[in-house]
Amino acid sequence: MSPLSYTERAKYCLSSIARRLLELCDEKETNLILSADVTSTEQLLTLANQLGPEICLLKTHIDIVEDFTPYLTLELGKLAHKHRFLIFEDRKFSDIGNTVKQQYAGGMYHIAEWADITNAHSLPGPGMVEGLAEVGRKKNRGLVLVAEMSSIGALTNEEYLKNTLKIAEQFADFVIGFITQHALSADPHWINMTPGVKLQEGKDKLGQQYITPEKAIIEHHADLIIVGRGIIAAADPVIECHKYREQSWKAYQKRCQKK
Ligand code: S5P
Repeated sequence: MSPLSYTERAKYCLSSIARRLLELCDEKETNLILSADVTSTEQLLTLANQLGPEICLLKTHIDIVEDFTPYLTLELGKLAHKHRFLIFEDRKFSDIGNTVKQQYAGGMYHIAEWADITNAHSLPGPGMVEGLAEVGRKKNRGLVLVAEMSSIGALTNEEYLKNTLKIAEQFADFVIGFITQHALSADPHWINMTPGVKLQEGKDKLGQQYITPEKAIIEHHADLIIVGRGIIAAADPVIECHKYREQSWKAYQKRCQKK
């Protein structure tokens, strides 16, 4: 959809974190997001340290970490600085504005303090985004709206996608893009992040569906791919991560040559 480079697209972004993310991709030559779905502080910090050089964004599910303390997010911040990646808490907020505001700013995790980016289902409508923006804007955070899910039988139909885009357009300084299986719009500033990616197409036993990095980027116009078990469940996550990075980056270069 958009044959521009990430750096060229960064110029169209109203959000400073979106600009930083796109520029970082070209600087580091990676469009890979690691989904670090592990349950201990040690595992998460080890992955972030080993794989940090290969990725643009580290995606966490902080509420599956069994021994969480603020030490974890402090250390993650240091590793993000050392290896130059951003942090994305995959919180998938989905409630009224007044509730999500508190979930984002406070509770046990204080997500807005350490996550550059978080995400939310568009289902509750613009009031929810306004609530999150009240917390996130002043910290230069970014929000990704979950538009189209990777799982079989997801209820996210065409109408839902159109309405998700409309909500995003009302908050273009705070919403940086979408979790989606296909690009939603030709506007170059939206960042399309695609999960459900593996080197071999297939499914898991609970409805997750996988496409390859090449298919996600070339055919579905994804900008960044999100990979979890394809890397973290591999015998050697470092080697595997490098493979995903290379394939995904090659696909992006191929797409840019189509100018
Ligand atoms: O539609 C979606 C949205 C997300 S954010 N499908 C997904 O799988 N995800 C997340 O991406 C999911 O929560 C998990 O953290 C990751 C995919 O993990 P994998 O192990 O299947 O690659």
